[in-house]
Amino acid sequence: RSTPPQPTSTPATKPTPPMAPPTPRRVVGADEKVTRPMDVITKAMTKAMTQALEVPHFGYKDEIDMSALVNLRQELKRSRDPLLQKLSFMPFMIKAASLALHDYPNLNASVDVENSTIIQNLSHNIAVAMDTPMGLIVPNIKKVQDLTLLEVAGELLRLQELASAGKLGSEDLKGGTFTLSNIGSIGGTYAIPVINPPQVAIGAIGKIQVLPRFNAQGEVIPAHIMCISWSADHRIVDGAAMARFSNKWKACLENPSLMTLYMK
Ligand code: CAO
Repeated sequence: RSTPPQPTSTPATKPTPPMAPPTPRRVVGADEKVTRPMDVITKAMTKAMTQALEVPHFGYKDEIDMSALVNLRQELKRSRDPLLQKLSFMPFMIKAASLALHDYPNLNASVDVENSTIIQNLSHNIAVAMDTPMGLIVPNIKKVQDLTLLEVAGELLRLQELASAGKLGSEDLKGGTFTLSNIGSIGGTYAIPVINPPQVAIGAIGKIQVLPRFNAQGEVIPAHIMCISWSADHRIVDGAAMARFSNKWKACLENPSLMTLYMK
């Protein structure tokens, strides 16, 4: 009588090892706490934001129809140039802020209360809030008024790469004159941004959402809507100036082709 063939290979599925017993959860007391020292970024944020509390903030919000820019970006994504493919909304918003600051320079200033003077910054050094693995960092792009959109995009990329690697130098961090914070790249519609002293204005950008809006013919159409929340120092910036500045910024973003006419 022949013996049945013996299996030559190991079975495909290994027996699962017995599960490790769960680590018993430590029972914590109702008043128990853990104390840790602040890191450098949190210390700087605490100092700047405490200083900002002394500034009487004024808030102003509006919505921007980003449909034309969304279409333009889709066209650029089809380009062969990697820089054009990667061009995000931020360089447009930064350049539009510079064009608006040109008309409303009081928003690119600081206040010297002791000497009752307003110091107007002649250069548009636009700071951009960046969410990094280390926390919130706000480097700035110098002399945006003299840069093309692509140069702004290149600078933003350079700062983003340095910020993510924790390698931003003090030159890139100091000297900002106006801030934009694109919290909408993470989420949210509105915010109450806090001024970054000694600056006098900041804008928080909300998430672009497709929402129903009326066109010129009164028909309901899908539109790419983005909200902007501005905060300004009410000691030197009044509501009318903020609204006019915002209108100019909005006009640039809603008509990107018009915006190019004002660029150097
Ligand atoms: N709404 C919807 N989508 C947005 C958007 C918005 N407002 N902003 C950016 N996006 C999209 C971009 O289009 C991109 O998607 P696609 O390439 O697929 O189109 C994607 O989000 C990623 O963009 P990004 O974040 O890499 O680039 P960015 O230039 O738009 O923004 C930066 C750069 C540094 C501003 C951003 O990464 C960031 O850190 N944002 C957080 C800022 C923050 O924390 N603010 C709070 C400060 S107060 O505590």
